[in-house]
Amino acid sequence: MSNESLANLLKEERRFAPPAELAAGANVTAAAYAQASEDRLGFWAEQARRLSWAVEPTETLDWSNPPFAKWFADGRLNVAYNCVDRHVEAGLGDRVAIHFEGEPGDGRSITYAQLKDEVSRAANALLELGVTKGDRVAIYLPMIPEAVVAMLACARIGATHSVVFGGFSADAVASRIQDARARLVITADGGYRRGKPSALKPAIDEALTKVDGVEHVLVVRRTGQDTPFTEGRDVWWHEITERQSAEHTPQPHEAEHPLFILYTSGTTGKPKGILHTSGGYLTQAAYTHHAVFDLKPATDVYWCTADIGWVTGHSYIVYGPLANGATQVIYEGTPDTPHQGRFWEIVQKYGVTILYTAPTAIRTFMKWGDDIPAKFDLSSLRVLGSVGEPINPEAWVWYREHIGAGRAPIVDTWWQTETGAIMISPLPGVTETKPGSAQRALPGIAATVVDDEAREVPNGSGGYLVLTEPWPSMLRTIWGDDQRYIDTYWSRFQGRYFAGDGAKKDEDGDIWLLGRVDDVMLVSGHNISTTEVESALVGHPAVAESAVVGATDATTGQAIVAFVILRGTATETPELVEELRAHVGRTLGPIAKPKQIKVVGELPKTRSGKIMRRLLRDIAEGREIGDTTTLADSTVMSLIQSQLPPTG
Ligand code: 6R9
Repeated sequence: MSNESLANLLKEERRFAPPAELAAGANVTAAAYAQASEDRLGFWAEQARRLSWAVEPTETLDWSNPPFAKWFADGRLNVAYNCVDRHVEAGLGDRVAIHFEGEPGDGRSITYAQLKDEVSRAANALLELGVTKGDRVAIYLPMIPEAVVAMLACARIGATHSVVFGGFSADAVASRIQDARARLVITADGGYRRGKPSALKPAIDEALTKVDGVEHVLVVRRTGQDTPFTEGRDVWWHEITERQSAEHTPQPHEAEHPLFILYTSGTTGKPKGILHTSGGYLTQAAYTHHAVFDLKPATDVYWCTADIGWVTGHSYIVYGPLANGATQVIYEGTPDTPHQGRFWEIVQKYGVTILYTAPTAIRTFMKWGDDIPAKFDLSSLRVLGSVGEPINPEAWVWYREHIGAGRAPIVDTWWQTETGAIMISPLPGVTETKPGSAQRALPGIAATVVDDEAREVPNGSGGYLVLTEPWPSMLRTIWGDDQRYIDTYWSRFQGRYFAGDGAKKDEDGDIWLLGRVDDVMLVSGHNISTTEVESALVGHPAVAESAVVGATDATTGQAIVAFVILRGTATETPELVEELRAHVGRTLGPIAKPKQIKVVGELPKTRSGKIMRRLLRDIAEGREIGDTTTLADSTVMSLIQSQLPPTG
């Protein structure tokens, strides 16, 4: 990438110091950076002691066969014991682990003692169904407590879970079950979405006509809707768990025992089964949750709005928070059901202190209007997190002001399914934050930005984000495909992990993420990041959201095409479109001016809120739309097409 074009762009000068009170009592101080850089492995060995080990590890990292890492390899532990039993043994059995809020307004609070019983019964049920250590179990559930229980029950008996998004089609589920060779599937009759029960089980029935090897389907009753049952194969969750003992003695598993496989959609080709193991993964999930959110387990109420089918749900709903003994909220439904203030109503109801959500949600709340959160008491909030995409400065500042009362620090956390846990983020009691920047690798993590020749770029320049040292929660391989693991992540830059994201370092050396390198545009020989053009557009008062793509162009190689959603107050006119182009030109320079701006009502997104630019490129280049199986809403593409003039 040419540095000059990536480095120049947005100038963001606002700075926010941590609140004095938070800084004074913070879990982690600036000293952690120095401590970890003096002795990185010693630092992680110390963090591993947050966990309860049946056999304490004596070895921290085995990197004798890179890029295949082993962390804490001679240690043994049970992940579910660490997330549940040990808190009960410590006398915290009455602490609420989960406040469950169903979309229709039903709910229940589950203490750690109750969670221990539920996980034990489910573990015994899995054993009765013939699942044993090393088997794979596919989980296809809505956001209900049984999803957490199912994951922990697998972890407890050493079965490897593979959670598949409840929104994925039968084909997408089938290919994942097939690749993991799952022996059992756990699903539900349905879940509530947008005010209606929506069926899940039929997708499993259809998927199982296409794959072999699944012996049983365990079905949670959530909605009570009519559900086809296959005699001998299908088993109701409540029937089998009710008759199990609430006692189950967890066995210790090897630190490198496979905990889960999670498929990343990948823009092309077969989905990649990202493999995570036990001891290192749990160490980093627990440490980062403690450090980045400043969690005080006795007093905080934590809420991560992610779906369990995304890695964020794995690490920051299930494993990190529960390992730390947190009290958390789990919400089943969508933010606008039954009204657009639902999230803020939940914050008020439970007194949520730490909120972790995605930029796409924040931009949606901005679009809905400042008056909606203003109706609720959000004064309990003290730390706000963001994950999933670069957060543009306007959304960052809105989040801080309208949700965080201009006081709560924002932690913009960069990481991936592959990294397993947060890698780059401010620390809420330490970092002077900058809107739009994830800023600095966490203590114990080594990240930098390199150019095409793998040379570290100087401050003020852009290039590719790489991780330069192994980390405890790193993926261990791609399930069943070691070569693809090497090729995808470790071949582009010798000895370094290639994340696939563009990034720049500012004058202070802080890191700004610029989106996937596949999405970077090349216009008249200049690399231009989609993120920065999108940020510039959202910086205009008429624009709520935008997605930018590079479309093949005879004269400039690629031309910038922007899709924008206007705010409720703005209407589409040729003058406005011209004004937006001029605005981008003024903010970023004439080279970044979009050639075309298309006003649309929706953007295609995955369930985790990432814009699928590849589909917009198909539109911009007049092609047939490609694979849409991982879209959150499969009707969006036809809606967008119907809103555009036929010539594009
Ligand atoms: C956790 C998660 C990973 C990709 C990653 C990057 C983007 C995530 C980000 C961010 C900028 C952040 N991403 N967090 N970009 N700033 N704070 O999202 O995992 O679904 O595997 O996606 O998401 O592009 O490479 P995953």
